[in-house]
Amino acid sequence: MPLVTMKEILEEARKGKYGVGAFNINNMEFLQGIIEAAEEEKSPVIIAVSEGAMKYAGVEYIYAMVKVAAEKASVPVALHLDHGKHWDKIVLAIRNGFTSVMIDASDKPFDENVAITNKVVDLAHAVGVTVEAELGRLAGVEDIVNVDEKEAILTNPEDAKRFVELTDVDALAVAVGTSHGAYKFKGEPKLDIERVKTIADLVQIPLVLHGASGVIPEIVELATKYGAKLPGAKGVPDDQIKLAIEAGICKINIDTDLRLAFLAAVRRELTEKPENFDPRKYLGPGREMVKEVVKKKMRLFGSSGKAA
Ligand code: PH4
Ligand code: ZN
Repeated sequence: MPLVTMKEILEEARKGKYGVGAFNINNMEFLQGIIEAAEEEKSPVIIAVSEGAMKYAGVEYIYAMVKVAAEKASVPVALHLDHGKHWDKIVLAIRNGFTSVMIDASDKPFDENVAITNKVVDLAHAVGVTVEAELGRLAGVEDIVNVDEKEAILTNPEDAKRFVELTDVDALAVAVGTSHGAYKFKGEPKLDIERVKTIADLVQIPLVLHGASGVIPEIVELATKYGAKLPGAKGVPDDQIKLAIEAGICKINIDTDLRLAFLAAVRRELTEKPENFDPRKYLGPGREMVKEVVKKKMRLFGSSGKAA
């Protein structure tokens, strides 16, 4: 089917109280693995593309690939700009057919974040494109040393309410203790679930969790067995993700878990078959491992079967 907006996917998720994965891609193999998983799981899916991914692959290539993937698929697929920080990149994404954009002005003071977000909302909504904004800063809870600092970094529920009233965004990314990458926690991994609940009670739009990768121990072990160096890698456990969804999170961003899955499979192939120099023989298993991880995420988030 043709690409859909992220708003359509997330409104269903909010009503149905389940989560939908936004999976980052930089190349064809990741995209194919994700779409195959979505088809097999009968799950809606959001394909996320960062400014870095646009630069790496080229926005036209990305759009052409995702358009074909969506049209061949029988499940809803949205194409979303992840962490749009520059006006020109946001315009580029919209002009090139993205159905959703994120404006990330979370490093700016509240009023400035509101003003920048509104500028993007005006443009995007005029052409039917969904907008996600962000309030708060991503940081591991245990890196926060005192209560004042915690309140300064994590999303303040009253601010979230005011932000949504002032901006007309379609989805809001909140900071509740996660961070990007493979090293999210030194001690016990824990999210501020109460904060999610409070925000969800005050804000009537879908909430987004960035930095949600689990850094799956078996995958890290496999990659390490074949030479990767990832000491101390730790992510968000599945039970915390479930609680976050129950508390009101609707969109869950996953990038690191797919990078690690791909890495583990490619390393294994290259190590076990050193005579192999056909890229299909090592990229194919990478794609397969991405697909397996995405399928598990879809079951965990509760989106499996929702596009049946
Ligand atoms: N993201 C992914 C950001 C990827 O510039 P870049 O392509 O490296 O950006 O927005 C996430 O929230 C992913 O979280 P994760 O690291 O826990 O998977
Ligand atoms: Zn993110």
